[in-house]
Amino acid sequence: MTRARVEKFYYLMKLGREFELKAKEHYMLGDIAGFLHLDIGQEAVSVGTMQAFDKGDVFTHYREHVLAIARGMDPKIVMAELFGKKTGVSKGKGGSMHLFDPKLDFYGGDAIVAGHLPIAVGCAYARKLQGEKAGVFAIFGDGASNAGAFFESINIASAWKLPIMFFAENNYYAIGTHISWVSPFVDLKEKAKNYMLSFECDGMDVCDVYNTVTKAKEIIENGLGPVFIEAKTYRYEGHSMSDAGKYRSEEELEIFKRKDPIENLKKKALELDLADEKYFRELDAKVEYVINKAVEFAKNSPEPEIEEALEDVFCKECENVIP
Ligand SMILES: Cc1ncc(C[n+]2csc(CCOP(=O)(O)OP(=O)(O)O)c2C)c(N)n1
Ligand SMILES: [Mg+2]
Repeated sequence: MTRARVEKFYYLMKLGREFELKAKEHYMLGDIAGFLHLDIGQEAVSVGTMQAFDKGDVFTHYREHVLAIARGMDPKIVMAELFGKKTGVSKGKGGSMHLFDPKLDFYGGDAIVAGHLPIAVGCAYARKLQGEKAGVFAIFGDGASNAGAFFESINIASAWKLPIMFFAENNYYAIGTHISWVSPFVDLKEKAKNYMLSFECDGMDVCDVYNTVTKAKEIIENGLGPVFIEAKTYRYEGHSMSDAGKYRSEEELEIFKRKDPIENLKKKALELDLADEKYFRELDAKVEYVINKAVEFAKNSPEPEIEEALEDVFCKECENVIP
């Protein structure tokens, strides 16, 4: 661990946490409509993966605000998208589950559980044919690992030795369903280990996530086929804003809060004398400033025009064939 790395990881995780807390607040105020899935508690996964997988194509599920920010998306255009504003990354027409930016190779936000996995596999096939070194990263939840699309994806990726990293974010729950009720394996890497190299990392430890993804990236970049990684983590909030999370106990929540990824990184850095309290207070102040600016930007941005509703629905090439 270095001071520069502590700064980057702490700043991004804190930025992600505060972003989500503000998004929650503005959802309650009615500024944000539709679904909102918060990443609070899971920041080590979002930041560790995106910092390590810095080149290549990224496909995500719908719990993707912090992944997008850690990939380099400006929190302002992410917040504006949540507010449904024209200045949002998807022009305010996608919302929370559709943060998509080809400039960052971030094809994020798929509302269909496991629906993005076959698309990511297709992209990995294309990258292989194009002779691209950088591969594809696809993140999904424990619930998605029970879907047919998941098994079809790991099967063909393995058969064709595709350059893709499957990252299973195991937070134990698919909405209110505990993984142990619907899967023979709570350890998800058991599902993939006969298909490809499979690793596990601590999803509450940003450095462990970062190191594991870095190792996997080297494997896929060297054409050694697909890789599977499982990280166990926990969401502190309900599945989405309409879920109070009554199916789990306070004790269970407390166990994971004691492993909080942000507090633990800070504690480790203080112990190793890489930074002092003042240093973290300054980073916190910077985060507060950036998030307040993001909210201000989102609030003051215009709504999309009604005439734009049908724009960007089909790709340009398809406009000729679809009446
Ligand atoms: C194909 C499909 N089935 C059901 C749903 C409804 N649904 C939305 S999220 C979700 C749970 C997914 O859980 P998991 O994959 O563990 O991801 P997490 O929300 O925990 O990040 C379900 C069942 C959906 N969006 N798509
Ligand atoms: Mg889950």
